[in-house]
Parts: sequence; structure tokens; C-alpha cells
Amino acid sequence: MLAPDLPVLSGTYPDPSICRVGDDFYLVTSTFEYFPGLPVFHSTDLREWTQLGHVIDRIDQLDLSGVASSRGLYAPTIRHHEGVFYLVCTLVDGTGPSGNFVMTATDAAGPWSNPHWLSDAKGFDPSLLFHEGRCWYVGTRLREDPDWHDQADVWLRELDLATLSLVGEEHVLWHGAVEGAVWSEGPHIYSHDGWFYLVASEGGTEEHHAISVARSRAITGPYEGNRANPVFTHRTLGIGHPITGVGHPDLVVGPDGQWWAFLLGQRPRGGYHANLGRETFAVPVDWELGWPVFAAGVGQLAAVEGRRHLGAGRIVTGLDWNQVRTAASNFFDITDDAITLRATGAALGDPATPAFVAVRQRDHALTFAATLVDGDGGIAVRQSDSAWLSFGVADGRAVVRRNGEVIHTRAAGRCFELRADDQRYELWLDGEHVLEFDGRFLSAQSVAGFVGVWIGVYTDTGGRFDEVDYAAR
Ligand code: 6LW
Repeated sequence: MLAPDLPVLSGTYPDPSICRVGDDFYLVTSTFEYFPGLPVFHSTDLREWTQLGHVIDRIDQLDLSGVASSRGLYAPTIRHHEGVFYLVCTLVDGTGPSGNFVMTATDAAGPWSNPHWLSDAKGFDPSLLFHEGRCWYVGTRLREDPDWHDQADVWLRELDLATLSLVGEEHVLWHGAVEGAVWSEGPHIYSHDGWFYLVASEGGTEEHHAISVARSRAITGPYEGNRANPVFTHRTLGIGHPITGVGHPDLVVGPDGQWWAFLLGQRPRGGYHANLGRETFAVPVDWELGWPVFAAGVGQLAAVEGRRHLGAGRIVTGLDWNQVRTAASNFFDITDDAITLRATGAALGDPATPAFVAVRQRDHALTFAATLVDGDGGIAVRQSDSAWLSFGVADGRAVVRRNGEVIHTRAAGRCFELRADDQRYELWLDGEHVLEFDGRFLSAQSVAGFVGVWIGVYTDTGGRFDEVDYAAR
């Protein structure tokens, strides 16, 4: 039986956005400084999801070089209109063109266009609503003249589809439901039953995350908040709860007419430390008295009956491998379970592209193994440039480095293994236990940032690995 706290997509898959095209559903999530960026998943039942590809999969499509840890690609929204997929997203603190952009594709699997930058769209978390032949852009930004700390303006303008540029008057719609609410963000607008519903989160994406809803007869407002706001949150359950920080939903009508909210949440372990990052979950949404009710009868994510049927993908495929940023290209080959890495000149911890390819940590208990058959290097876990650990061969010795500092050396070997069980991470070499470490230094709660852990292989001067394997236990 599936555990009652199972996400739809485990590991760092935050800010889910979903759209329906006939009987098909498409879902995208944020990827920050990792490349390829913005994975696209497909489902016909909302339970089983298959990855089709990535929106950003060409190195010249968008420049992630020099992007700081946990900056980069934030909160995409995917929509479909008259045979075309539209994706809006924000590149945060890019070193080249940066800010909000639109991309299009006729097939969600790609190829996706190059970004069309919306230079006058300030802020982040963009979304689109197609309504009666017009397209509306909604996003959020910190208010220039705030009444309180981190007050945000959720704002709206029309997007002209012919030129892909913002036109007409701007309307500021919302600042969050609660007086003093920080970071009203992740806004999406839906047209339903003669109303426009604005669904947004507030309180920050951490333990105070909360979902609020407002509605209006006109898309431009005025929006009245639901008196029940915030309508869905785990903030009242405490950080000891198995799932914290739920929010940032996108709503969709499922195959049987049931509405669902796909949203993010975290599953901390060993205290308040979410090494798997912010993951994608789903809850049913029902309409009562003109308002959406999330997880009716339960009011929280865990133990929502229908959610037990939403399965998590576990299999590592070619599409799961990521590199950090796009400063270097073409430095690795992957065939089945063999990976060849060429040196990039950058080390783990450099704000560049180290010779490191990795998959998300998607399970609290797992084994990751790789056999070094030629060259140097080994395995590594990474949360950011400043929180990582590597275990590999350098100058004929097996060396463990934590954030650059050598913490252990021993005779070289070939079969490197990382075993994780909640916050107990162990290193093994050729079947022998080497050391164990506390994984809490790798959580966003320890380091800051918006992501969980990636695990993979790295090299300094070039290395060839086989029997590369990620297995949940
Ligand atoms: C996302 C925003 C957020 O854009 O986290 O704290 C960002 N807020 O909604 C990255 O996931």
C-alpha cells in the first residue's frame, strides 16, 4: 500500500503548474540553476506521470551561467490555447537576459521556442488566463511603497498574442488576505461559474505558506477575499508535522470532473530539515457556496483519501540527469548505466559548471552507487555551491570533501556508494563502510535557498563510471 504522505512527484519539483488539453494533462515545475530546465510531465489520469522532456533543453536557449544557487528558473505556468502551449516563467538574477519570459510550442514535449522576454513585466510567478479570445498576464512583485514588510502586489495586464507583449492598463488586484501578509505569490486566475477566482499563496514558501482565494465578476477586479481565508495551510500544524509548507497551487478539472489542486509541500526529517526539497502533491477541490474548498472534510494533505491513488515516479531515466548551470556543454555521455565525464575546469562549489551530473534525491531511504572504471572522481551530493559533499579518487587516494575541505582520506577503490536513511548518510567503498555523516547540513533550512539535494557523479580531470544506480530502499 502507498504511504499516506506520498507526493505526486517526490524530490525537488516545486511550484507545479498544470493544464488540460482534451484528455491529456501536462505539468511543469521549477528547476532553479539546474539544466535541462523546467521538466514537462504528461498524464491521462493525474496519477501516473511520465516525463516528456524539458522546456529548456538547448544550451543557447537561455543562459544559466553565473546564476547563484537557488536562483535561476522560478515558478513556470503552462497553458494551452488554440493548438499552442504557452509557458511563462521568471529567470531570477540571470547574468544575461533575465526576468519574465514567454515560450511557445505546438508539442509539450518540444521543441520549445526561445524565450520572448517581457521587459516591462516586473516581479515573478507569472501566469496566464485565456478568456473570450483575450490573454491575461498575472504576476506578483514586491510593492514599491509597502504598507508592511515584504508586501507584494499581484498585478494584471493583457498579453497581446500577436506580439507577445503586455498591452493596456495595469491593474493591481491583491496583496494577500491577511493584514501584514508577506509575499503574496504564485497567483493564478480561473474563470468559473460567472466569476474570476484569484488563487494565491502568502506567508512565504516555508512553514507559514498558506493559500488564499478572492473573486470578482470582472477579471480586472475589484477582488473580494473569501472570509474563510487562508483556505488551506499546514502552518497551524507545526513544523513537526510530516508535511509542512503547503501552498502554490494550480487547479485543474480531472478526467471525472473532480477538481484538483497541484501544489507544493515538504517532508522534513530529523527535525525541520527537508532534504528532498519542495515536492509536488495534490488535493481534491470542491466548490461550495461559490468558493473552492481544498481537501473538504479533512482540511490538510495527509490522509486525504483520493491522494493515496496518486503514484510517485521512481525510475531514473535519461531525462532525470541534470547539470549545474549552462556555462559548459557537452562534458558528459550517458548510456544506460555508464557515464563518461570530461573535465570542465570548474570544481564542485565553484559558481560555474563542475563536471557533475546528478539526479534529485527523491526518497528518504536510498542507495546511490557508481563504479569508477577509468580516471578520477566519484560520487557527490549537492544542495548548493556552499553545501555539498564528495567522495572520490584524487591523486591515487579516496578522498571525502565537505564544502571543499578534506575530511577523510584512505586507499583508493572503485565502487563508491552513498546510503541515505533520513538524515543518516553513509559512504561505502568496495563494500566497506567508510564513514557516516549527518545530512542536515544539506537542507534548505540549514543553508537557505529553495531546493533539496541532488546526487550524482563528478570528476576533476576526467572519469568513466559504470553500474551507476539510484535505488530507493
Ligand atoms: C517561487 C515563489 C517562491 O517563485 O519560491 O518564496 C519561488 N516564494 O513562489 C521559487 O520556488
